[in-house]
Amino acid sequence: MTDSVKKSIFEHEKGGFDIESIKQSLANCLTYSVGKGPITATDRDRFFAAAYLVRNRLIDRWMETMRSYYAHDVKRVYYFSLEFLMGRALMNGVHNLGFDRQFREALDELGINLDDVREIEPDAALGNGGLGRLAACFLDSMATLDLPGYGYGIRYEYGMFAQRIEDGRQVEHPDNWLRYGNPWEFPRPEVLHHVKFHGRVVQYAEQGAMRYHWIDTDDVMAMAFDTPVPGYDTHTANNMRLWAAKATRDFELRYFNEGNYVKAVEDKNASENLSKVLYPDDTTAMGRELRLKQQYFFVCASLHDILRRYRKHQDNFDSLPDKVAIQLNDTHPAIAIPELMRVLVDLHHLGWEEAWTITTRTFAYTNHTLMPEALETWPVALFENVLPRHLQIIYEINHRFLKDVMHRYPGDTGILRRMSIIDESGGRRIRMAHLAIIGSHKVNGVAQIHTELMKQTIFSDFDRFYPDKIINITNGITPRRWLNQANRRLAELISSRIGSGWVKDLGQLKRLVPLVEDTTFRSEFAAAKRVDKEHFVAMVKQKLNIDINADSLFDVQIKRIHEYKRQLLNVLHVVTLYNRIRHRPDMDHMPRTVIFGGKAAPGYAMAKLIIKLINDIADIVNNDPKVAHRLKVVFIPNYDVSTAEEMIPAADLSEQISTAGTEASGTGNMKLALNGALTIGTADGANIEIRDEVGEDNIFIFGLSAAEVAKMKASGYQPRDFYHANAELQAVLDMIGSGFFSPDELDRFKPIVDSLLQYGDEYLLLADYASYVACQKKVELAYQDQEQWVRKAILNVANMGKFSSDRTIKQYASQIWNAEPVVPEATIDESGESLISTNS
Ligand code: 26Q
Repeated sequence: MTDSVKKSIFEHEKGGFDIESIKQSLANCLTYSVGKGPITATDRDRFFAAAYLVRNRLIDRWMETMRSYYAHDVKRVYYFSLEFLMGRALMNGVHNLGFDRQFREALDELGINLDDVREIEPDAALGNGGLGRLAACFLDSMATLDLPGYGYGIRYEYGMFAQRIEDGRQVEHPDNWLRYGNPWEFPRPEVLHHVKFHGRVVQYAEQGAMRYHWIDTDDVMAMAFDTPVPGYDTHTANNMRLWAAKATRDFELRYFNEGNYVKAVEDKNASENLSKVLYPDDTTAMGRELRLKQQYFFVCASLHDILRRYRKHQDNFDSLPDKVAIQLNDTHPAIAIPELMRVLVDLHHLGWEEAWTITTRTFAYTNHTLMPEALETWPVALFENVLPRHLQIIYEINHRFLKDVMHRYPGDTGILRRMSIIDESGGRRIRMAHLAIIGSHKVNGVAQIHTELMKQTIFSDFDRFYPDKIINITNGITPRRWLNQANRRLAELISSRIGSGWVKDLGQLKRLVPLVEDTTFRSEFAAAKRVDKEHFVAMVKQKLNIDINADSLFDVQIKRIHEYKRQLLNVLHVVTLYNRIRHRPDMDHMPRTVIFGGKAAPGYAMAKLIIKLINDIADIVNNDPKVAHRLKVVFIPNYDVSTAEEMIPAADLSEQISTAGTEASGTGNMKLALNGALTIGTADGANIEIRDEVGEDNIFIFGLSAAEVAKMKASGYQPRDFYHANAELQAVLDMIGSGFFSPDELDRFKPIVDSLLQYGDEYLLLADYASYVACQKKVELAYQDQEQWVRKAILNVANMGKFSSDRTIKQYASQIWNAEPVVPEATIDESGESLISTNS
């Protein structure tokens, strides 16, 4: 090949957003990166070629972004999270680089079906649910706002399990997402950090000070993998750095000497298990040693990485809080607080007070749950074994903290017991939330009610002790993925009327408000929803062979399966409707399709039984001739980011029905409303703020308030009273309990009915049942007036501006991080750090 040909290939690979360059690049990538020709290429080969094409167009921006952060020594924000639920990257990259149209046309001209290529890509499912997806939306917003924001986490080899439904039950399958390789990641084998575990601590006096050494440890190496995170309509591309565990060379040497080769390889595997799998549980924070090790593993590597970067410009730690902000995504990475203390005090010999000031000014903590069983605690004995020096440091933090508390509340031993990092009741356990609050300068909740309840209940002592530490920052979602990409039809309709400024400034959707009076707009809006529903109908037919009717109300509940989220309350309503149809088959009944999606934690028996109940009910209802297609129940398997993108545009009604006071915020509620679904929900989480924005008339709120729930529980809630007082409810529970839906095993669902009638109905389903069913009746009446319904749907979309994660991130930047946008320069500063040569 001549140099000029080589050069032209290179030029094509770098840039060019016109159709011709894209076509040429695709051919080049297929040949030179995938190693296939157009005849032998499979859809997967074409996907990889397309991914390289997009990636090549990202790299310069990414390197320039990193270089300019370096050159100006800007303050960086590090988002520490055990989870990043990114979903697919191909069309997100195309979209954020702004060449959607050209990309589609280029593929079209080459006779390539974009959907076939796009759908080859596995979701990057490195998260459980809301918390992980929030991290992904935040990365998108930070890049879009030109904020120097880095994601730090774990490169799990297996992400969230794939859910299959067999005989109506959830079966988990491993998510081997890296099987065919990951075109978006750049391995950095030279970026390695040592992470220590176990061992013991020795102390001796050196130059008049006591020094601590952590020795005889088992070490694991953390190796970096970088993934670019492109902003929308900006030159910025930030970095997400995920760590993979690698065995140390020590192993090889040790066994080589012993001549035990097989043992060497076995032990190597054991240490590489650290980053093997994501814990698929988001309820019970059960203290598993491997999970603690995962937490320390990534925190240790990330902190060392950050400090290495910091020290390129600084020779002491005084300005660390001016250059570094670290956000802890829940308590999962909270071990970073004692780790930074260890680095500053043990390794760099700072005084405790000085180190503590730096540490607390650097960290901030986001809480995502009020539920006591989800608050993370670890047995002291486990900590002592895995992280002995960190336990000592935690004791020292606690000792000094309790001294201050004692000073403030002399003689009050109750408050010491309540606020201590160590829970002395039962087995001694470390309360990670207390550590996170004490070690951070700001703590935030994720919706107004959540923050208020945090301050009034679980953290009330801390709120009194640190009056301005706990603040609210309501969650948001990225409008790029959740409207502009996922719902092209609606997005184009909106842009045709108000321009496309809303994509970066979601408040502009308000300009749709006057259009509710525009009959053309209303009918175009309705038509867009209708087409999205028809697409969903086809998908359900193809994947599940179930016929559903696009004229029926699509009633959607998609989220993790949890008792507190009350999928079961929805089920009770379904059976109520079924009975109404069975008993009065000749009456008018509004056609409704009730659609579920969600995964249960593999060890959560009740949640799994609820999935089986939904599927057993679907079998009976969907095949009952009396129902005559007026009611359908569908469980969509393997709910994930990509499935959400398909389902959300088709929804008419969004189910957000958690027991008031239990759902911290919810973000699915925002995605559905942004796509023109009306919400039926309790006064919980962000539902309350959605009501404030869209107005009472455009949302269906029912049930007890959080205060009423607390009062009812305190006064001795009697679920049986509700059962006896309501004939329809009674009939529904009796049917489920006696095996109407499980003729092959009559007592299959007895545990479900028992949880309500015998074991206290912890989430007050029966107390809210009547109100829920009545509210669903109002929904039906509203849906029957299609014109009114469409007006309400438009007003939902128009008033969702607040829920952009751009607004959320601006609040974090100003109220917590004190970080500012940095607009990267396209010029290359030779003296600056290059991403590849110095691993910035
Ligand atoms: C902890 C320890 C051991 C194993 C697993 C875990 C674990 C993992 C994930 C605990 C919790 C989670 C996830 C929690 C979560 O997703 N919370 C949701 O966060 C959203 C974003 O703020 C909120 O909108 C939701 O209300 C909240 O439920």
